[in-house]
Amino acid sequence: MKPFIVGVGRAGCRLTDLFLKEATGRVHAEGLLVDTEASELAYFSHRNRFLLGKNLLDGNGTGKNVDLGREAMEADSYAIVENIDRVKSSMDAIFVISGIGGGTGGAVDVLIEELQKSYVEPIYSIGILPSQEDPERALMNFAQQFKGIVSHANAVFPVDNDSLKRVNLRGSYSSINNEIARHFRNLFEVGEYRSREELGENVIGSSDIVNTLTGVSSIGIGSLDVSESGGLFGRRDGGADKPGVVVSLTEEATRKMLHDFDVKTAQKALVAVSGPRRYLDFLGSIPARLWLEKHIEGCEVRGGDMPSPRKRLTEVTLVLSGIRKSDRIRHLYHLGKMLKKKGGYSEDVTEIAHAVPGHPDSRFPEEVQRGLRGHKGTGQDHQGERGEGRGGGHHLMVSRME
Ligand SMILES: Nc1nc2c(ncn2[C@@H]2O[C@H](COP(=O)(O)OP(=O)(O)OP(=O)(O)O)[C@@H](O)[C@H]2O)c(=O)[nH]1
Ligand SMILES: [Mg+2]
Repeated sequence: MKPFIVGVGRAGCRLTDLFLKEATGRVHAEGLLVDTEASELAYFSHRNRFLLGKNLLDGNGTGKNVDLGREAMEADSYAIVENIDRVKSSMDAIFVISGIGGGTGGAVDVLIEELQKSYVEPIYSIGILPSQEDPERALMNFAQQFKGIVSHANAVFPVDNDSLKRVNLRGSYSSINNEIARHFRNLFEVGEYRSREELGENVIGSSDIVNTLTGVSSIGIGSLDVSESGGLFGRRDGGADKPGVVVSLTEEATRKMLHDFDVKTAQKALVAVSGPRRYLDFLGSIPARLWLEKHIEGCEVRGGDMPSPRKRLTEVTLVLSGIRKSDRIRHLYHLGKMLKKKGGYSEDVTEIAHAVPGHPDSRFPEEVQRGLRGHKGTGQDHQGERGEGRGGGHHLMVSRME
C-alpha cells in the first residue's frame, strides 16, 4: 500500500519523520509535517513542512489548547490540502498521525473532514492515547476530540503509550516510535512487490486493507526468528507443523496489539504471513484465517502470504477492525470527561502525581484507576447501540461513551 502520511503536532511529526527517513525496501511513503510550533518544525530536515496557524499563533504553539488548535486548523486545512497536492505522487490512502491529547494533534478532526472532501482515497487516523504521565489537559483534549476523529476518519488506530513504554514515558518516546513504525511498515508492505519471488500463493493488496479498515482498529505482530538454531520446528513447538506455528503466531499477535481491547468484538480481520519462502508452505495464511473466524464476532477475514527472501523472521501481521469494546479507551474517555466537568485543570506536577493510579492521595475512584492502569475489564457488557456516521455499525463503542 502506498500511504501519504500527514504528521500533526510533535508526536505526529516525529513518527512521520521516521517513516519518511526510512522509506526503504517495499515501503514507499510520502508525507508532510504540520505543527503550530516553529521550533518543533525546525527540528526536522524534511522539506515538506507546514507551519499551522501562523497568523493566529505566530509559530508559538497552542499551549495544549485544542480549541486554539482547531481554530488554526479551520483557517489552514485547505492550505494543507494544497501542500499535499504539491508533493504527492501516487497514494492508496492518507494516514494522519498525531497525539490526540495535544492541542495541535487533537485538532485533526477538522483536517480529516477537509481531506474527506478533497480526496477519494480513505483517510485513516493513527492517534496516540493520553498517558497517565501526561498533564490532565491531555485527557480532557482526548475526551473532547476522540469521537469527532472516529466519526470523520474511515478508521482510527489508537496507540497506547502506557502499554508500549519501558520505564517512564519521556525516556521511551523513541523506542515507542520505533515500535509503532515497525507495525505500520508491515501494513504498508502489503501489496508492494518488487519481484516475482515476493509473490505468495495467496496474494493480498491495498484494496484488501481498505476493505478491512473501518471504525476503531489495531495492529499486532507475532514473530519468530527462523535463523536461530532449531529453525521453525525446533524452537516454538518442538515438532509442531507449520500451520500450528502460523496459528500460534496469530494468537501472539492478538495479545500484542497497539492498544488493549476486547479482541472477540472485532468485526473484520486481515492477516499477512511474511518470511522466507521455505517457511510459508502452500497453506500459508489459511490456518490463521480459520482460527480468526472462530475467535472474532465478525466473519470477514482476509489473508495472504508475503514471501520475503531477505527476512530472518516469520511474522504474522494482524489487523483487527470494527472493534466494539475497549475498556481502556472507555476509562480514558470517562476520566477526561470527569476532569472537564470538575472544571479547570492543573499543570502542577505534584498535583498531577496525585492523580497517578496507585498514589495514596489519588483523587480518582478505584474503578477509573483500574482503567488507567490498563487492566482488562470484567468481560460483561458486550452489547452496544448502533453508532452514526461513516462506516455505520463500527462506531458502537464510541457511541456508548456518554
Ligand atoms: N509515542 C509518542 N508520543 C508522543 C511523542 N511526543 C509526544 N507524545 C504524546 O502525544 C500527545 C500529544 O503531545 P504533543 O504531540 O507534544 O502535542 P502537540 O500535538 O504538539 O500539541 P500542543 O499541545 O499544541 O503542543 C501526548 O499524549 C504526549 O505524551 C512521541 O515522540 N512519541
Ligand atoms: Mg506541540
